[in-house]
Amino acid sequence: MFSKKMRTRGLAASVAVLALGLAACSSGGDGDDNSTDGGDSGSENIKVGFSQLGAESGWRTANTESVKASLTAENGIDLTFVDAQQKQENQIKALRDFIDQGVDVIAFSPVVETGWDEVLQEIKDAEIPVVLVDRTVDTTVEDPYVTWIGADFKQEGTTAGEWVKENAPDAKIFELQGTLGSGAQVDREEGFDAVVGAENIVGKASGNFTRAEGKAAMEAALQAYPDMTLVFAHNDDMGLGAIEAIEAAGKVPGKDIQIVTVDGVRDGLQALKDGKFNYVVECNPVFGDQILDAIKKVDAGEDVPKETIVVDQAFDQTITQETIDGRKY
Ligand code: GZL
Repeated sequence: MFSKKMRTRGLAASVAVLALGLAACSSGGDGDDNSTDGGDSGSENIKVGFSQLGAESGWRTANTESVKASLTAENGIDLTFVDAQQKQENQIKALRDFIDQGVDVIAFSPVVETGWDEVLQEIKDAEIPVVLVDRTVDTTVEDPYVTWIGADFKQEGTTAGEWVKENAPDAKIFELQGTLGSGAQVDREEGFDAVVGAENIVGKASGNFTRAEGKAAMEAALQAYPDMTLVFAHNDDMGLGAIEAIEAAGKVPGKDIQIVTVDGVRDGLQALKDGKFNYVVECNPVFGDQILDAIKKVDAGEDVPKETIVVDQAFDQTITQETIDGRKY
């Protein structure tokens, strides 16, 4: 599918070639002008509108840093970056602004999976290609994005569940969920629950992927489910909030109540080494270069894979300080 810019560039190139030909004829030149620069064919940066869902967690901060480090003018990108503060209405407004600004490519990480049909159709009607980043969408719009780059959330949940089944088979589990309706929450829950079995989950509540809301949800859960022995937190930040709540209740995190999380940010891995987390499934946020590569290919009308999975790993309490100190985030 050719982006509007591609076709415009193509048209400009045709006009340029035609003009050069006419100039050669009219100037009586021999038409052998070998200049390759074609006059003002200076490299024009790709205008990218990036709607980031928020700054809710250490993961998101690292992801934003990676995006901004890669999508630079030196790398051929004119970036307009908008933080939606975890509000879908802010993202939809930003996406419409990008259409009005006539950007060449739109990249965004949708805070939740649904509610995008209207604006995705408007983007499609404007013939602006979309690079979907991190979170996923569930939409009726046909072919809404050219490519998606992110993690396999369901596998992350499965990996966490397999550790629990192996290492805490009799656990009474409380599930501290991410933003309800987000691809990360939906898929991590699906993967985890399928492995551990619903009968072993005493309760669920959302901490919206933030440390403060994770702490608040955990405080309530400790009252509601006094027999819980393990928390599966959909991200490190909520797990760190859970540690605060567990300690305030006079219990020992990692022992009285084990904690399994996803992300692998530095604070989370430090909690793992300190024995307060028991298992951390990584979800790597550092993929700005892959986003840059996809944007350049999409803008040039080159083929790109429909999806690119960012590779993850997992850590237990044998993690070393050297490993933690050597990581990018
Ligand atoms: C996962 C990402 C999630 C992280 C959270 O790719 O969407 O959102 O796990 C973040 O830390 O809030």
